[in-house]
Order: sequence, then structure tokens, then C-alpha cells
Amino acid sequence: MYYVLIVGPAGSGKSTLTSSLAEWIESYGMSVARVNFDPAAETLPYVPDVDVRRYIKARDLMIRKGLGPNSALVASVDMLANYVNDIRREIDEIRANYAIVDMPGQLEIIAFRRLGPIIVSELVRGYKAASVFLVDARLASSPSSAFSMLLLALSTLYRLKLPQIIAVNKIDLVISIAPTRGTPKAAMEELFLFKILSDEFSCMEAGVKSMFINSDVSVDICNTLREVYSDAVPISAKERVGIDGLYGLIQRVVAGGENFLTEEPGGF
Ligand SMILES: Nc1nc2c(ncn2[C@@H]2O[C@H](COP(=O)(O)OP(=O)(O)OP(=O)(O)O)[C@@H](O)[C@H]2O)c(=O)[nH]1
Ligand SMILES: [Mg+2]
Repeated sequence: MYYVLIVGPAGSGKSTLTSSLAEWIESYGMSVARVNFDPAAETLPYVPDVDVRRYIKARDLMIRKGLGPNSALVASVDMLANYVNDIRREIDEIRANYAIVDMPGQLEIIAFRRLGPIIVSELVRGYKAASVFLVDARLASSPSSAFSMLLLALSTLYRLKLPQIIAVNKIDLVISIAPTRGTPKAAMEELFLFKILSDEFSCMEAGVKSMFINSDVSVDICNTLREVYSDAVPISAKERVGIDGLYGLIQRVVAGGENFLTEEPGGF
């Protein structure tokens, strides 16, 4: 089994992608465990096979302890540390080819608080795992937001220490994805984030365009980002566009590009 953790800022499309990626993988004959790891989720666009709300619900903590929504989520993720082994066991029992984990809405709680990375490493211990970091396409178009999203992804990488794939989601909101009028490829030409990572575009130009910070600093950051990230993949989780490209990258990271079923027939 391979773990794929879907992370990203609030509202970036993690739950929607969990649903569409799982369906895509299943349509190719592989099995998937859909794991809701968000104790604050109210409704989900998929039926979870494993659901952390069975152990902790943020809403219950709000009522029982009189907490606000943010502190209830913080407390509930901290409390999940006590249940990681149970959750792992539940996932193991499904014996799926992939476990897709829909991480909590607030990135900060899983990536930047003390227990988040400990919970994540315990969850995936012993398995190959990758994370997909989602960026909303509307935050990938201007230089300042594109730099800040890539730096957020980088700081998440530092904390979670899992191979990371950057997916720019909701491209349907910034480009036409109608088959006759454009493809996900077109997103790459329109969105600055792809230019930062593309060797066809000079970091010099990226630096000048970001203006606010000393341009030498931006050029250095651009070069550093290119050393860490060779690519990003444009997708629309909602319209199910680009999921094949995303799966290809996931497969490359966790299975060295080999199709899962041909590599490990038993699923384990
Ligand atoms: N247009 C468009 N909307 C999308 C896409 N993916 C997700 N959305 C919408 O964005 C909103 C948030 O999507 P979710 O999947 O709930 O995002 P999330 O990251 O799980 O949200 P939280 O868990 O609350 O942080 C919903 O209204 C989705 O329908 C997409 O590819 N295109
Ligand atoms: Mg969600």
C-alpha cells in the first residue's frame, strides 16, 4: 500500500481531490482507502472508508469544552495523536493499493504545530508515502502570491519530511479547460508559479517581477525553488482535469514509475 496525503491551505480543494483522485485510481482497477483525517469536516464529497471523526469531532469539543472553532480543531488534532495506531489499523485492514488521506483544513495545525508532523510520520510509518500540496490557481498567477505559495509548500516540506508534489488546483477558474479551447498545459503559460519552476523562464525575470523584496533575493529564492521542485502539475479536482498527470507524478515518487499492480501484485 502507498500513502498519498493531500495537504494545502484551507479551501484549496483537498476533499474534492481525495474524491476525484480515488475515483480515477479505481477506474484503472486499483483499490483505494479514502481516509478523512479532518476532525472538523462537516460534509465530504466522498464516503470515507476510515474517518477520524469516529474518534474525535471538533464540533463536539466546541460544545463540551466551550472552545472556538480554531482551538477546537487544534485540540482535536492533538487528541488524534492518541488514536493514530487505531486509525492505521483500520486503514491496514482495508488492504487497498492506495490510502488517500484528506488532511485537516487548517494547514497550520498539521504542518506547523508540534504534534502534526509526529502524527503524520506515525501514520505512514513503514509505508512509501507522498504528499500532494494543493495551491489554488487564483493564488498562482501573480508573482507575489506564487512565490508565497511555493515558500509555504517548502516550509511544509521541511516539517512533514515527505516527498512532495505541487498541484495547482482549480485551473478551470483561471483558464478555459473546454477541450477545443485549451488544455491544462495552457495554465502553465498563464500562471506565474509555473514560470518560477520552468527552466524556459529566467529567474532574473522572476526576481524583477516580484518587486517588493530586493530582486537579488527573489532571484536566489527562484533558483532555490527550482532545485527543490522540478515541476508542478495543473489540475481541476472538480472538473477532473489533469488527474492523470498528477497520478503519473505520484507513481513516479512512490513506485519509481512502475504501475502498482505489476510491481506488487498482492497489494502489500
Ligand atoms: N472551480 C473549482 N472549484 C473547486 C475545485 N476543487 C475544489 N473546488 C471547490 O472549492 C471549495 C473547497 O473545496 P474542498 O474540497 O472542500 O476544499 P478543502 O481544501 O478540502 O477545504 P477545507 O477542508 O475546508 O480546508 C468547494 O466549493 C469545492 O467545490 C476545482 O478544481 N475547481
Ligand atoms: Mg476538506
